[in-house]
Amino acid sequence: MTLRLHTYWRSSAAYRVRIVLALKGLDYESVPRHLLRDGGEQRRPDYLALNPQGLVPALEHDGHVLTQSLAICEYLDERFPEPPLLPAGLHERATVRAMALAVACDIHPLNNLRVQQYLRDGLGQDEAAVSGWVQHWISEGFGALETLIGRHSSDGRHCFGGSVTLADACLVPQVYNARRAGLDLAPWPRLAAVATRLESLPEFAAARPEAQPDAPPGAG
Ligand SMILES: N[C@@H](CCC(=O)N[C@@H](CS)C(=O)NCC(=O)O)C(=O)O
Repeated sequence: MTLRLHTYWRSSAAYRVRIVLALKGLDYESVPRHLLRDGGEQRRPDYLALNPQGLVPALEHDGHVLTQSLAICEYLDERFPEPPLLPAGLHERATVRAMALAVACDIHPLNNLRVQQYLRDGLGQDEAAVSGWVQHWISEGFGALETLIGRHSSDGRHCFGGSVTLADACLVPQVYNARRAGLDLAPWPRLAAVATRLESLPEFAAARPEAQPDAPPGAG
């Protein structure tokens, strides 16, 4: 049955899922949900009926609606096992999940659109303060990931071991966000090298924001 992804070109959580869909060689239908237009299409009743959290992504498959990007990625990995995105060993799997969660739980949520909107509109912070907040939390997380990549990458081209894992599918979208936030990646050379190498792979290139059907013409 068709895979239908509710997505937004610039959503880094949706970007993770797009990477995994591409790695698995799966065709899917994109349903764009513009996060800014008309107060945010993710807050419309038709979308809240699918995902009461009002966040993208959501994936429809086999009559089910799945939400939360990491739950979706693990679903896809179990349902379409090749190539595997988690290592065979118990401890190795836990480490890859920890690296993925370092992005998905401890960096991204602090900088999400609704958090930035609340800082600005709810707490009256100016652009400099919001930008400083975003850069601070990405820097904190990237510092730890730099050490973890040094410890666990066996080839300097992947976050863990010598093949693509769930951690890589989380790192690249977060690096995209970091660049958008104006961060220079120089303090984290291992992380930057891994991200640059991964971005050159066709599956990661197909998933990048600018390649999405809802990206505005000339986006880049
Ligand atoms: N933990 C969620 C986060 C989803 C999320 O925050 N998505 C963002 C886009 S990257 C969103 O929909 N933001 C809309 C908003 O903040 O109103 C996941 O991994 O799926």
